[in-house]
Amino acid sequence: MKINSAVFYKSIADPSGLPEETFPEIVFVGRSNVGKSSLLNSLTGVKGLAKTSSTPGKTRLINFFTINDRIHFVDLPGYGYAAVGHEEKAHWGKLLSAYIERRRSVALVLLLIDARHPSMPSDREMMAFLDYHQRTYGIIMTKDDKLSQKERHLARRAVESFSAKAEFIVNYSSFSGKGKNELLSRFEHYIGIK
Ligand SMILES: Nc1nc2c(ncn2[C@@H]2O[C@H](COP(=O)(O)OP(=O)(O)OP(=O)(O)O)[C@@H](O)[C@H]2O)c(=O)[nH]1
Ligand SMILES: [Mg+2]
Repeated sequence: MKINSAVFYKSIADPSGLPEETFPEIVFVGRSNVGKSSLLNSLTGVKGLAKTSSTPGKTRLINFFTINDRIHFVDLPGYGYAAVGHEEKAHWGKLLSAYIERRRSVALVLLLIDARHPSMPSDREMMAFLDYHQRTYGIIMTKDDKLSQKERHLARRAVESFSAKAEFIVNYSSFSGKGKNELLSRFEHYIGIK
């Protein structure tokens, strides 16, 4: 898939604000700070389209972006951020699970895993959750530029050992663009257009 246009569409804080399920959605999920917003910017080639930060918990709303006038990329708040208060955590947990459970227009979920920490319990829980709800998902190993060849190999093996239902695993670096063409070409299959 080639991205010709990428524009911000809307942010929502509550399921009642969800847009109509007209466009197929590619949804970015993962721990806080794993690189979801950076991946979105890297794929679209639009710097600053999604707000990124070295402070975890930057994305607190569900943000929709319209791609090529016919697809939505959806940037979800990250999970596993300890410093968020109990009430707020519960709110985001509910929003996230309501979205993944009920949204019919989700064509593909991208589960991002920090390649330096491939065996986090919260990521395994998210995989089990996606499996349970029979969501089609692929795994992105982020921050690939920070790994040695040996670490890359070990991380990949670790993720492969517990992600039997993932459709694919792509090593990605939002800094170098590694993995970008591979991932974009995979999208075509799930959204049914070139
Ligand atoms: N080295 C390296 N750093 C990255 C990469 N992608 C993201 N980062 C850094 O990781 C930090 C978090 O990136 P974000 O894209 O904001 O992460 P996020 O998953 O959207 O975080 P939340 O919105 O808090 O859930 C930033 O400091 C980024 O510069 C990458 O491919 N390589
Ligand atoms: Mg973010």
